[in-house]
Amino acid sequence: MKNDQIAAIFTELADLLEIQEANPFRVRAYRSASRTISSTAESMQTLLEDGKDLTQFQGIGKDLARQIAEVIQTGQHEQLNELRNQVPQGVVDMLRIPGVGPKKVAIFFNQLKLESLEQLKAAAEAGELAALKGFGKKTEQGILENIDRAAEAGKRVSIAVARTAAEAVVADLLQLPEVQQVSVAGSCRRRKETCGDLDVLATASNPDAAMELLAGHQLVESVLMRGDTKMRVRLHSRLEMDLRVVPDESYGAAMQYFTGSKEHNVVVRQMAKDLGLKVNEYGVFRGDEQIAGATEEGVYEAVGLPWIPPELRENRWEFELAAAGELPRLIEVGDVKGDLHMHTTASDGAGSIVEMAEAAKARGLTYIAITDHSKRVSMANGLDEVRLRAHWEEIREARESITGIEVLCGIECDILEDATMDLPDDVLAEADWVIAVLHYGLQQPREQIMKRLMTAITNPHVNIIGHPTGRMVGKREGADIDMTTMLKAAADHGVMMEINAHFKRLDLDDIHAAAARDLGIPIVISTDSHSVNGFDVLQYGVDQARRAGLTKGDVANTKSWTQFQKLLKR
Ligand code: DGT
Ligand code: CA
Ligand code: CA
Repeated sequence: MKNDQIAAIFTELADLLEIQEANPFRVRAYRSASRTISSTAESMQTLLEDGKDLTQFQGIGKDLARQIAEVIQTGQHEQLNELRNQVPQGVVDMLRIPGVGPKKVAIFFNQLKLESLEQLKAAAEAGELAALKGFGKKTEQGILENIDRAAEAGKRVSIAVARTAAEAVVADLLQLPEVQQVSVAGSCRRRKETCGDLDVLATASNPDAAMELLAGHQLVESVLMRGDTKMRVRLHSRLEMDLRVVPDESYGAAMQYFTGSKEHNVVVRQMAKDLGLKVNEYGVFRGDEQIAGATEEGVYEAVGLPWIPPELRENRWEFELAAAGELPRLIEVGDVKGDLHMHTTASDGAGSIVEMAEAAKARGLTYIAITDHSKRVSMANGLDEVRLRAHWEEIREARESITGIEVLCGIECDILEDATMDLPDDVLAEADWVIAVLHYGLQQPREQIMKRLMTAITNPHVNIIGHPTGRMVGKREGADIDMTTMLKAAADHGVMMEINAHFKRLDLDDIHAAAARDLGIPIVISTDSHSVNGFDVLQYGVDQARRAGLTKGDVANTKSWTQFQKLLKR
């Protein structure tokens, strides 16, 4: 279990306790534990397995150490499960409203007895919120503006949550002797940024054994429906999962059907029809005769198509590429050789320069850039020119003791609201690698946002635009960017584009990454690591690149260090 997953459990605990107006000291203790866990470089699980004492960490006493152990060993937290039963889901959903935290939710729930987003909306429309102590018309208006987005976001979870749960269940099902094949299908297999629910398919000599395992699985909160070969469960994370046990001869057809997307499948079915065939989740049929269905390859072959990677199945460009025999060989995690966006203790990271470099090396990377924040990001302890120069000096010194990996002196430099760079040109000129980013003022009108981006793109020292839109998946819209204009300018000025691999960002998204590729812009997939475990997110960035149809050749940080260096000259 990753530190971030453990931390998320304690944050949720704190949220639910705060909604219940529990002792503020307890709430604060859980929040502080969560922060400590997520900002600790070493894995809590590894520490525990090595018999280390977790009370060595600030804010973690005996009782919390015991609870962390419980979470790591069982994958859940008993009290949290109880709290989840006490606080209605509709109340928890209120937390998704931008600008609404547990304190406000506690008032809505305890004072106004509101239990759903609909009830909250009605109360806001009736002016009941503005009448509350400590609230005003402005707060009420803000809630009304954001509430619909929250309702929508509430239904989907991040690919990281979905994929982690799916892979755990698939692995456990595969352990059963009665189970032969298992895979996740649906949006999770297509690696969409968010998933509405999980779809798992299996073949089994005894379907009951598979369903019994799922019913008793530690991730499962309750069984919503159970039939002979199909069941639906709700996970503690509130994500729901369908398990379907299908016959061997239908496994490929079911995989094809339930992987989707719906839009992709419509085209496949039409192609079959044109050939006098019928495709459904049981197989491919000519009249009553089944001609394919045991494997997905067979299904595609029957309709005259090569096997199409799931990430491309959105009816965007995959059929055209397949018809032309040009389906790309998609980039893989193992192709990535360098990571060019990460933080250290110099700003808001948890690892030192050497720790980050060693961790990157252990993962097979051969070059990295250390890119701490610039001064505008004061809450992340951003660096001014004096501290930055000293930090770079430390990086140069660290290089002496680090072998087998190149370490670049980089900076994640803010593009300020007034369309100037947060650091002067003479400082940026000294960097090996400059990422320019928008962090603040994302709500500015498009004209000003574009002016800011152009400042960065036309600055001769800027190598790349990091997380270009600044969006947070499901939570915050990105800046209003004229993407085509920005990408053309970047292409003209030799500026690269980032796919930020953090599952909360995944920005550029698939569509814009494909657009950047079409303009010949080198794309860099970066982890934006804030600790040595941060590199784990690389797979999500690679998935996003795959959805964009990118090959190894389209992604600059798959190049060897020797080749990559040539891109640094502008
Ligand atoms: P999600 O769960 O909203 O993230 O998205 P999906 O793609 O996983 O959608 P889901 O779970 O509703 O269904 C899984 C796949 O099953 C979907 O991608 C295509 C297929 N499917 C489901 N319902 C239908 C349907 O009514 N018609 C067709 N053609 N395919 C369907
Ligand atoms: Ca699904
Ligand atoms: Ca489903």
